[in-house]
Amino acid sequence: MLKLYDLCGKNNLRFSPACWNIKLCLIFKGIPFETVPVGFSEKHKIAFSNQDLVPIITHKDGFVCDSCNIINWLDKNYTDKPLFINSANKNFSHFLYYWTSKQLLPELFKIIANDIPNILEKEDLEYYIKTRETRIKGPLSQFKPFISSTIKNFRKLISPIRTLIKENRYISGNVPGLEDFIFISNFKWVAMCGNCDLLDNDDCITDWYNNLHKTFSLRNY
Ligand SMILES: N[C@@H](CCC(=O)N[C@@H](CS)C(=O)NCC(=O)O)C(=O)O
Repeated sequence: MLKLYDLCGKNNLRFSPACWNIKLCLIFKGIPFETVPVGFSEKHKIAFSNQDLVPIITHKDGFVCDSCNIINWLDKNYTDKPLFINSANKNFSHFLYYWTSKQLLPELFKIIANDIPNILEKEDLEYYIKTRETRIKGPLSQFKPFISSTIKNFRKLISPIRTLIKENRYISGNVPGLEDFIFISNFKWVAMCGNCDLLDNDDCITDWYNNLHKTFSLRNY
């Protein structure tokens, strides 16, 4: 069976947005998989991959790391229910992936940076604080005064997606697909780590999120 190496916090909490994206792809394609929990400080568990990030998939012939490589590999090896339907959807999902990783996740980080310690312990907590404070060249607390304005800006930033969901029900069109799986990973990250109201209750993105959750029976694995 495929194994997904998945970032893990306290109480077996799975919070990696990139791993959530891959989990959605696996569930959508109906591929059986199990997850291997990896704490921030447990790099020895993924040393076989010669790099230090998840997601990683292991299969009978080896392993694949990095979300984009994994998605390509899944479509090539499991041809039922393709994630890439045509070149337009391939291009748009690439755009969403880069927008998410380069712009949306860094904004969301400012919102939940100070909540993430609550879901970590011991060496994982030390690792998180050390690596992230080095990355942002200062204390995590610098984001605290701006949390509500960052949430407001984030809601504006994702307006184009709101329009697509209003028009089509899903980002991929009238049925859920890869574009939805990429975008929902943002919200899974905040839902698992944070305790803020990222979206208004009457936002159509809230309905979209709840709907996908139900459709794919998402749980904490
Ligand atoms: N480009 C990579 C990004 C992977 C990535 O940043 N993974 C994070 C979790 S979402 C990670 O493994 N972090 C561990 C660390 O910071 O040590 C992908 O999409 O697969």
